[in-house]
Formats: sequence, C-alpha cells, structure tokens
Amino acid sequence: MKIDILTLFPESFKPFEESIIARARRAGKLEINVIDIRDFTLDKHKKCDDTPFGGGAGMLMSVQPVFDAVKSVLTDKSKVIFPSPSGKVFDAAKAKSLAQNEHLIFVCGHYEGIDQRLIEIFNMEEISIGDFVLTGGEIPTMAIVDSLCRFVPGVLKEGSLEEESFSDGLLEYPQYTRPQVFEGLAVPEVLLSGNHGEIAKWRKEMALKKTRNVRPDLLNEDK
Ligand code: 4FL
Repeated sequence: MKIDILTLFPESFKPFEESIIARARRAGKLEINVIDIRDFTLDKHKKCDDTPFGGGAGMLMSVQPVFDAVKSVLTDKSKVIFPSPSGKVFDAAKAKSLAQNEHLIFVCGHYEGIDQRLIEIFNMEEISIGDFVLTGGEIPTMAIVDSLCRFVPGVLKEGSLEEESFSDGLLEYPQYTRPQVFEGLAVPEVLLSGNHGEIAKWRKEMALKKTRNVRPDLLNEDK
C-alpha cells in the first residue's frame, strides 16, 4: 500500500523510520512518502497561512499550496483523509477498512484548519482521534497511519492481530512474564498450569471484567 503524507512539518514523521513501520517499508510492504506542503508555495516568502473570511481569531492554511500538493500525488485510486476533531471517531474497524485502500493521502492541518472547498473538491474524509484538539494534524495522522499499517498484509507477524485488544471487542487480559514472583507478587496460578482450556477461560473472564470496569460502552450489555 502507498501512503502520501502532506505536512508543513515533515520532520515530525521521523518515528516512521524506526521499528515495525521502518521494517515494513524496507521490505516493500509499505511505501510512505512525506511531502512538504511549503514546497508548493508560489509566494516568495513561502507563506502558508491566510485569514478566514468573516473574521475571527486564528488563521487557515493557504488554499493554493494544499491544492497543488494534493494534486501532485492524486490518482483515480487515491482516498484523501483529513484528520480533524470534526470527523467521526477513529477505531480499529476503521483502521482495518482504511488498510484495504491502494493509495491514501493524508493532509495534516495546521492553524484553524483548511478551506471547506478543499474538503469538497478532493472528497476528503475527516477522521477524529478523540474529543480534543492538538496543535496540528501530524500526531493524529501518525496515530491513524501507524494503526492502519498493522492491518496491511506482511507488516506484522502472522497471528499477531488475532489476540490483541478489540479483535474480539474487549480490552486485553493481564499478561505476565518472568520471574514467577516479582516484588512479592506471584503470577496467577492458572497461567502455570499448562491447561490451555482453563487459561483461555481465565483470560476471557479477565478481559470481560476489565472491559466492564473501564469501558462498559464497548459491551453490548450496556446498549
Ligand atoms: C485531529 C484532533 C483529529 C483530534 C488539531 C489539528 C485533531 C487535530 N483528532 N487537532 N487536528
């Protein structure tokens, strides 16, 4: 899959040069290009912000550099995403469906956002990562891209996706590694039993208990 990220702060995407995403890029499972919107300014001062019609505090991103930056990567296979607090809230199901696309373009917003006509022209999908505002769209873009890349075939080890949180709609059960006793706290006996049926049952119970406590909204019981 190919992902183009359009941003005023290309350096923000250094984390994609490490760990699992970097490995997937090297292996050719993912192509991620980070493109500087400022390279598309025609203005001699490389100005990228402009005042909103109707007044008010804050600035918008200039229309022309964003328009030209998107056009430079757009094909008939592209889907354009604009991370924004005004979008539907992102979740694992959305990550999985985004991962089915051949080409994604992310536009990282700055200042108070972008001109509504850009959203319409490119049929941008607005996606929120939660009910809060950040200083820019880079961190939400990174979160969405990182999460969806895990669903791209070949990025994770086979089977890794099946056991994690949300694959069954529940939060994860507690996990333990060595030593068997740490700071006076012992690993639950059942995990040492070798009885895989009992272990699975215990994990399911713990996952349910945790979800009921922390995120009852995830359980159908609550609906
Ligand atoms: C985007 C916040 C998606 C939450 C500032 C610019 C944002 C955001 N979800 N804040 N974009």
